[in-house]
Amino acid sequence: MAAVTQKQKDEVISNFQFEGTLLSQEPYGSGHINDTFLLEFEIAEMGRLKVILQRMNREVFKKPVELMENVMGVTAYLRERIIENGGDPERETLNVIPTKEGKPYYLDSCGDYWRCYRFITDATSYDQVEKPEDFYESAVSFGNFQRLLAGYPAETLHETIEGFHDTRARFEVFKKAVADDVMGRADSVRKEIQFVLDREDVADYFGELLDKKELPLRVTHNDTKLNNIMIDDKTGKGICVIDLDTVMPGLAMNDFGDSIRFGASTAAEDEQDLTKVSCSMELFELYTKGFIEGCGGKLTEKEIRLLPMGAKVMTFECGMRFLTDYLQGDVYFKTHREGHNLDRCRTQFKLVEDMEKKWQTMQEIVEKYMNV
Ligand code: ADP
Ligand code: GN1
Ligand code: MG
Repeated sequence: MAAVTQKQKDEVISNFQFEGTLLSQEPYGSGHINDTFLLEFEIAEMGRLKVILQRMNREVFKKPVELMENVMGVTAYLRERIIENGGDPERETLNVIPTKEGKPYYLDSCGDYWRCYRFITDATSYDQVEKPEDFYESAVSFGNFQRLLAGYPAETLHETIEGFHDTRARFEVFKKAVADDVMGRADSVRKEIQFVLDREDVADYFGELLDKKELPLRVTHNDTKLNNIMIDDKTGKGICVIDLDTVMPGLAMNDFGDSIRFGASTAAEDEQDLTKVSCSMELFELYTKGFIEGCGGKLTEKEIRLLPMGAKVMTFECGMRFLTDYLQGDVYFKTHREGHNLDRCRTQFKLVEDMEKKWQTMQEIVEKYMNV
């Protein structure tokens, strides 16, 4: 996507319902998909107010209007549940700031879609686990999120990315990327390509169970990275699940698994020194405990038994997606250096191998929390 220009931002900012004087505007966060900015306003008598302004990635999200319909529906529903539970809806769910026309998004003259959220203050979104308790809290929050949305009318949700966690379909896309080899990179990554091809059974696993109707579809988040949750700086509690672009019917195991691949890793997602990368069983156990508790008894025994498989499938899928993007010329994920997607792919495959070694332990851990 073309870089955001200042002229474009000026147009966008003047079209949202902001008050006060704009003091600053900075690129913000480390998401791989949208362009995020932090704006700060000075409002007479009220003081300073921060907001998050985002350009939605239109190559990734083909239907931004429908996407915002999902976000409005889900946040309104969560707001009711939070109020019922005596919580603070201003901090515990995303709050969309509308445009001057009262819409939840602004379409600019370049054809880009933008949206705006109130900034959640005194809270942090972590790119890596700093304190194990934070990871536990994120597990409770993502579990809670699923529990709170259990009654949401799933049929009203739009599929914002078709087949988002259809690992089987992604395997086919991967094979095509290898065959097309548009950048001429395939020869240099034969080992990684073989790693994927050797694991077609992993790609097929959940698809086959879904075909046999053996797994429940739930309203899930589908992008449960640690940095998609805000942790309260004072209480240390996970307060708000953010990045709602991919809330769709999905599998509980995948929400669990995507958190593990990112947060239970002992290194960053793009670490180049693979000796630092492993899947921590301590963090795996903490997350398992928190997630099962957060889901509040809603998960079936079968789902709980399949949590380790969720971790493996999501890590494998993500590595395969990074490799596909590398082969296709880095067109999907934001990259900040040469070979960035390849580095990311390698950490994921290292994690998959490590999980394969620790498989027995992972099974034993989930069994331990089966009846909490
Ligand atoms: P992406 O899809 O690109 O990951 P996100 O919606 O996750 O975009 O936003 C990127 C980052 O911006 C988040 O990881 C978080 O640090 C920050 N962020 C997003 N929304 C808010 C918010 N309402 N309050 C505070 N920080 C936010
Ligand atoms: C993207 O948007 P962000 O950065 O939270 C991606 C996830 C990947 C993740 C890998 C919509 O998440 O699916 O797991 O990068 N989101 C989308 O870090 O593709
Ligand atoms: Mg994000």
